[in-house]
Order: sequence, then C-alpha cells, then structure tokens
Amino acid sequence: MCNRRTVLRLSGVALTGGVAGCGGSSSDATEGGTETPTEMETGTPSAHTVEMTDSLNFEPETLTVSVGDTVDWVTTGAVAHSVTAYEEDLPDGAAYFASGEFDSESAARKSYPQGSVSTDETYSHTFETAGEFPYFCIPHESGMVGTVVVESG
Ligand SMILES: [Cu+2]
Repeated sequence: MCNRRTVLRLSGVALTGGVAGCGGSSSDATEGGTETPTEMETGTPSAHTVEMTDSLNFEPETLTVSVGDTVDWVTTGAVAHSVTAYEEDLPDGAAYFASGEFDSESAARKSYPQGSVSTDETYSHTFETAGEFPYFCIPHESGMVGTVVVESG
C-alpha cells in the first residue's frame, strides 16, 4: 500500500523514481536521461595507488612519483593497516606523514589502532619534497614496508 505520510516525509530527499506510481500526477519521473557515458580511462594522469592487501604487503612496494603528486593507499582486503613514515629516514625538510595525520612516528605508534586504514578506506598524502620516503605498517612491520621515491620536476 502507498503510505502517504512516508511519501511526504521523504519528499525533501532525493526521491527520483522511488515513489513513482504512488501519486502519478506529478511530472514525469523518467526525464533526465542525459547522463554522460562514464569513461574510466581518461583523466587522473598523476594518480598513484598503493594497495594494502591481506598478504600483508604494500602493492607496489616501491612507487616512483613526481613532486606534487598524491598517493592513495587503499586497504583492499579485510585486514586493517597503517601507513606510517619512518621519521628518521625522511629527506631533509620533508613533512612527516602517517595515516591518522600524526605528526611523529612515536605518536602514530602509541596511538594505533587510531589511524588505521580499514577495508575500502583510503589514506592520501601529497609529496612536496623530493627524495626517498620509507614507510611501514604498524601491526605488520616485520614484513610490510614500502618506499615512495619522489623525483623532482
Ligand atoms: Cu599491515
């Protein structure tokens, strides 16, 4: 049955098509068919993704990017991870980075699992300094380490 009260309550929200057939008299629901075809291949030229997998590694383990590029770390499996820079090994003048936005490695370690990246979540960092950036995953540090190599210009 058509519940008028529910329909009214919903009508502030995006109700396209969902209640079609209820009242019938309002303007045609099937109107806006001007969706541009989604093109997966174009755009995002400097997007870099590192997958964090249930195999407990960073994929790829070493990634080369340019200054100004952003790297997205995505947890693709069921196990949560962290992206935590080795503070001592950062290039001179480079900003510290860690999932959870901690400003030091010790803070990140102390706070874990705060800052963890769970299934389908992403941590992103933009590299503004050239050099090599070794990092690790706090709960899987024994084997789960990676490096981002940032090239200038
Ligand atoms: Cu991990």
